[in-house]
Amino acid sequence: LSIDPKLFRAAADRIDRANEIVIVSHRRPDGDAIGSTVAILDVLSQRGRRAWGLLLDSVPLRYRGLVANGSIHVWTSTFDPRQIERADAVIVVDAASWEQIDVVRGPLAALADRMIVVDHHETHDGLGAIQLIDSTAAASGLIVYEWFTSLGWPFSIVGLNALFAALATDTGWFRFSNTDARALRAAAEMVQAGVRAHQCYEAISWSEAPARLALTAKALDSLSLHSDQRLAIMRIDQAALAECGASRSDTEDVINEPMRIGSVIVSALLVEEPNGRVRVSLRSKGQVNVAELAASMGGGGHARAAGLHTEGPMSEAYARMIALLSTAVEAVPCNSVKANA
Ligand SMILES: [Mn+2]
Repeated sequence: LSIDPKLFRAAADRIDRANEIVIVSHRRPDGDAIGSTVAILDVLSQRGRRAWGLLLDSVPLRYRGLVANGSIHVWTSTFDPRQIERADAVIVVDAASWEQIDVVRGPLAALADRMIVVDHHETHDGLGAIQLIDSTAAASGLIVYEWFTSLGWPFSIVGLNALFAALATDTGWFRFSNTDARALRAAAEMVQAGVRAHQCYEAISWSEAPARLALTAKALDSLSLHSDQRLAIMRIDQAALAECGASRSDTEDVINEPMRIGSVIVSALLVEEPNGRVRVSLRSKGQVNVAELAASMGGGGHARAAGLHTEGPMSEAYARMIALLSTAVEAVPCNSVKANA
């Protein structure tokens, strides 16, 4: 275990002292954020604790099956932030900075000293009175699994399915560099306990609306290669989203497509937000640390997967990112391309 068992214990004590616990994760929730939230709710309900989850954006279609039975709210214009005031403890999962949960910063500020943070990102800003942070964990869901398993707090099959989904999606179905023995061991234990890996895959990956494929086609249409075809950049503006009938959440995974090109070592996807700002997602095959690049522009993430926001308009953001990324890519010697581990 990479997290001190005393910290696990302290976090559990905090939960046991609380009357009502709210679980929050980052905006644009992914499989890890949603799966971890569902699994924590599952464990807490087994233990008879009152708890509910708050997702900061709607659940992408592919993950709807995970939340079918959970007490999960979505932050919308109709959500009453005063509901948060009733909670006396908060668990922030798969995020470790105020920036990632900025829309609930106001209502959560009063709970800052009763905040448990469970995260595996490299960048954090000190958020959380108790920090269960381990950047060597393949997914936040893995920390959640180890936390409650070490305490003997049981998950039902619902929680285990959610954790398997968290682990599987954050490791790209056990293909990314974060797929280690620890992740596979936990996955094996989950399968041993009744999780069906292929059903999990089919439920998530074979559940898209046509809009998502239409958007992928649009993004690929915008693909341009720079720096000796080692840098791939794609862009999606609001008009493209509208034309496809797609939403922001449909852009998840699109960024991985150019990584199939042998010469590409960094992939970037720029998505225009309704307010005109541009969200930039970055992926790297390892030679360029995109977490550092993102951090230099106020963002963050992992060495091989990071993100940031930058000012619009799109054309200027696009030029800015090409300049920044091509400099970083061109600093990598060409012969290291094939040395990619
Ligand atoms: Mn994660």
